[in-house]
Formats: sequence, C-alpha cells, structure tokens
Amino acid sequence: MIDADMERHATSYREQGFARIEGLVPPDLLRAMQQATDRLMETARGLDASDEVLELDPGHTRDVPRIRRIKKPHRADPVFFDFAKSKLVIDMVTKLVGPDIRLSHSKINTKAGDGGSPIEWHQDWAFAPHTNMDMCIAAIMLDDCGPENGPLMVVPGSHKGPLLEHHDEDGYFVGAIDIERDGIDLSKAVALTGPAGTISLHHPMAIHGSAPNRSGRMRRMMFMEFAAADAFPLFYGVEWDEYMSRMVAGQGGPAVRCAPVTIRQPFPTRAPGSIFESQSQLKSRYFAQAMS
Ligand SMILES: O=C(O)CCC(=O)C(=O)O
Repeated sequence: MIDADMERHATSYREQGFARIEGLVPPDLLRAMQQATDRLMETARGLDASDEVLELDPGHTRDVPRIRRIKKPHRADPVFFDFAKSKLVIDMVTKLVGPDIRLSHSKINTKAGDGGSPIEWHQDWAFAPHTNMDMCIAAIMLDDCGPENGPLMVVPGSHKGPLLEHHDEDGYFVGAIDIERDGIDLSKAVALTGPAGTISLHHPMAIHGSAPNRSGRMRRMMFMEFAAADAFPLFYGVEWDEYMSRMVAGQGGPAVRCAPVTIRQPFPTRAPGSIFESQSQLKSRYFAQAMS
C-alpha cells in the first residue's frame, strides 16, 4: 500500500475509530487462508462438543456441523501466523500501535448462513484490559460480506470513550452494553462490508456488534488483535515463551508501560469462556428482534 493510502486509513482510525481497506490481501494468500479455514471446519464432523480449536453452535451435529468460532487460528495453521507477520499487515499496524508488536489474540468467527450467532454491542477493552491502550483489532473477511450476512458494525467516534458498563444489574460481567440505558445512537453505525480479503481495523474502545446472518451464505471473519509489546494483559498470567512467540514485529521484553486508562475487569462472571458465553447471560438483547 502506498504511504498516502496508509496515512488516510490511519487518519480514519484515529478520527472515527475504524478503517476499512479493500484489495490488500493477494488472491493466492486469501485462497490459502480460506482453504485452511475449510480444513479446520471440516474437523467438526468428528466432534460432539467444542474442543481446543472449535467452538460449536447450539444445534451442532456430526451430520450437520454448526461452528461459531475457530479458536486461535494462528496456532492451528501456519498460514494465519505468517499472515499476521506479513509486511502488508505489519506496515499498517505499525502506524497504529508502534513498531514493537505482539499478536495478542486471534479467532475466526463463522456465522452460518441461516441465522449464525449475532454479537451484541460491546467494546473489546471491557474484555481484555491491558496496561496501555496501544492496541488495534484487524478483521479479515474470509468470505464476501454484504449488509445481509451479519457484517461487523461500528459506531463512529465511540472509541473516544467512555468505557461503558458491560456488567448487569447484579454486578456480573455480561460482555455487552445496554444501548437504551446508555443512549447510544445507532443510526450512525457503519456496516463494514466488502469482498473477501477486505480488512477492517477497529480501536479497542470502538462500540461494535453484528446481526445474525440471514443471507444463506456463510460469513467467516478472522479477528487478529495486535498490541504494543509493552501493553501487558491485566487479568491473566502469561507463559513467557508462548507469549514472546507471538511477537510479530520489533522487540519485546519484560518492560511494561502503564497509561492512565480506565479499566474494569471482566469479573465476576457466571459464564467464563468466549463472548458467546458471556452474552448468553444477557436479559435483554438488541439483536433478539432480528433473530425472531
Ligand atoms: O464476529 C463478529 O461479527 C464480531 C466479533 C466480535 O466483536 C468479538 O468476537 O469480539
């Protein structure tokens, strides 16, 4: 990508909290990532319950597999970690979080074409607070993603804060905000759509969510969360060699940078696990209407 384009995307990210980049992933690399995703999904035919790699949707059977997430794809197939380290990703992420970068997390959310799980509105920072906020989340569309198949939607400007309440009235973490209570204007929410290979980047404070997929076509999206090497996670310990093996650019080490950021831990919880588990505890859902 030429510098002027990169600067334009970085400006959008800083001002709006997100950027959308089309046509960056070469077709052969996209195909390799799609094929690796197909292979991983195929293993669901041998499963009755979620395992280390696949999180299954309710209603899954071996004959009619339903998968909602591939966990840590960067560990499951080298094509994904190679992608995270590639110049085309690192050049852009460097502009947003600096030159020393760790891949802090990866997942592929797979939404089946006949109502695949929605994700209620939330801010990622509520799930994964770090010692500073030099982080960004890249979403790579592995399939074409139109308005009808549950694209990621982001509320422009919401990354400027505040961090909203993701706990329910009993004080339990439920991993979603209450749109009405917090008076969030969704009329300006932007649906990040595009052909397969489109990448979006969003800020950890940006309010985002996605509707169920009613398109009849699968929507698979890979999320890679990148963090400055000196942004340390605040609520889980690290296994040092594994942690450092996720450095994708520059230098990492034990130095920690603490910034004055607002933090609320995602505890206590009644449903440890993924965002799907947290949000299963919600009493009211914004996307319930869309699912009925
Ligand atoms: O899959 C999606 O549409 C959104 C995923 C997301 O925001 C998350 O898993 O935190």
